[in-house]
Amino acid sequence: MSEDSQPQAGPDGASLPSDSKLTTTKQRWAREGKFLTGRVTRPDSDRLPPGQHLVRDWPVLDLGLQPRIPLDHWRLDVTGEVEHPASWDWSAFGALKQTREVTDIHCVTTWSRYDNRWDGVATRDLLDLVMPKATATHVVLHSYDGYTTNLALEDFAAEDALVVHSWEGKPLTVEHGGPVRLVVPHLYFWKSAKWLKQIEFRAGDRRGFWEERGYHNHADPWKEERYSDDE
Ligand SMILES: Nc1nc2c(c(=O)[nH]1)N[C@H]1C(S)=C(S)[C@@H](COP(=O)(O)O)O[C@H]1N2
Ligand SMILES: [Mo]
Repeated sequence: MSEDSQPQAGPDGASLPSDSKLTTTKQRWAREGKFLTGRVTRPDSDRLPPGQHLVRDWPVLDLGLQPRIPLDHWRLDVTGEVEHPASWDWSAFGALKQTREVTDIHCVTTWSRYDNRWDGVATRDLLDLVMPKATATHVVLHSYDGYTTNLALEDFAAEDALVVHSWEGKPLTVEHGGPVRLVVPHLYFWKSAKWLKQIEFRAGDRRGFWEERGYHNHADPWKEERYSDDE
């Protein structure tokens, strides 16, 4: 029996005749990633958070000091509230399980950039290796330029969060945080530490560089968590 002749369950659970125009159209929409309204799955209005505009280039934002870390001096340390602290050199980091994600960037300065292809180590795989203790609730990312930023453990552990070394199939450039940066797509980009040096697991939260200077502690672009109301 072909796929097209299977009886289809309607929205109310009733069977629709397999040859109905509606069924055929629904199947085509499903293949094209549309809902019953005929909308494409991710129209711009759903994909671009409030107050953001789309850019095609990739702006550079940092504290103005771009550290150059030769690969033979580079290390990534995992410290604090974990069962298995780690200190990976370049070859050890490269030997970890690799993951590719294509995700959008949303910067608090109002630009967004779609479809960035990243390669690196999924934070979930990193968590499997270092095993946070029950006491761990937050992470602080420490960078080679002295920058810090903080994340709740569940935000760090987001499904599409990666510790990346490549963008669009090429090594991450120094200006964008190479050799290795964090990418946490569901939060404003200041949470994505460039030139990552250390991931510190903590029992309790501690604000990072921008969070201490009035940026929102959480940074959800869909809620426009740009600046802190209090503190
Ligand atoms: N180490 C470090 N990471 C950083 C920053 C920084 O100054 N130092 N700036 C943050 C901010 S405010 C933004 S918007 C993004 C910018 O990343 P990009 O230059 O690759 O666009 O990096 C974030 N990560
Ligand atoms: Mo930023």
